[in-house]
This record gives sequence, structure tokens and C-alpha cells, in this order.
Amino acid sequence: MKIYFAGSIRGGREEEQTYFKIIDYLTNFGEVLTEHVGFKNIDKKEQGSLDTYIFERDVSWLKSANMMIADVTVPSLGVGYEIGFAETLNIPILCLYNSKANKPLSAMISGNKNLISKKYKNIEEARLLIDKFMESN
Ligand code: 6K6
Repeated sequence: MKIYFAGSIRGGREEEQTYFKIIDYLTNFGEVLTEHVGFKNIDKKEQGSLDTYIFERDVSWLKSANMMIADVTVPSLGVGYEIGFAETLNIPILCLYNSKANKPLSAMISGNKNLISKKYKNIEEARLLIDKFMESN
């Protein structure tokens, strides 16, 4: 099972620690292709990489993924793009949204019936939502 985790990088790193915890939990179900999204200072570490390299690598990982889990709490152009791309691949997509976020979730995510969008209050709730999603996919 190859899992693509998407979370904001240049959109803002406020939820970095949650990404790390979600990715850590996802490793119980398969290989997480994008573990680096939860790394501290990813925004600084990969600064030497060309954007075209990052884009082409991530798209090729996405094409090989069996499912996507996205944390959509922090709005991110990259995450939105990846969700749209994953939809065209017809893979199951779970969008997790922390209810503490101060901006409402985009209707382009919450209104899309091809995605499963779920709110969570804490990491325990997020883990339970992942369990349910894994059971049905
Ligand atoms: C260097 C400087 C700032 O960020 C970097 C390294 N960039 C990235 N490295 C790996 N994956 C990336 C990078 N930028 C975007 N992505 C992909 O897009 C990830 O898979 C994330 O899910 C998503 C984040 O998009 P933005 O728009 O928030 O950056």
C-alpha cells in the first residue's frame, strides 16, 4: 500500500507537528511516499531543490499512490493541486480538517462528493477517521 500524504509547505507550517503525527500513524498501514512533509524545517531543507524537480518528483509519486490523505487545515495551493490531480487518478482521498482552524474549508474541497472530508478536534480523532477510511478502502 502506497500512501500519499499532502500537507501545507509554502502555505504555512503551523500544523507541522500534526503532519508528523499523522504520517507516523499512517506508516502502520503502508509506505508513506511523502514523509518529508512532516519534517521540521522542510521549507528550509529543500530550498536548494529546483521547483521543477520537486513538482515532477511529487507528481510521479502521486501517480504511483494507492490512496491520498490530505491535511487541509492550512490552505495551500500545492495541496489543492494535489487533491485535484489525485481525483483524476480515481484513488480514494481523505481530507482531514482541524476544527480549530480560523478559516472555513474551501467549498472546492468540502463540496466535492468524490472526496471524503472530515473534521477532527485532536490527533486521536484524526487517527479514528484514518482507521475508518482504511477499513472501507
Ligand atoms: C523548499 C522551500 C520551500 O519548500 C521547499 C521544498 N518543497 C517541497 N518539497 C516537497 N514537497 C513539496 C514541496 N513543495 C510542495 N510540495 C508538495 O506540495 C507536497 O507534497 C505538499 O503536499 C504540497 C505543499 O504545497 P505548498 O503550496 O503548501 O508548498
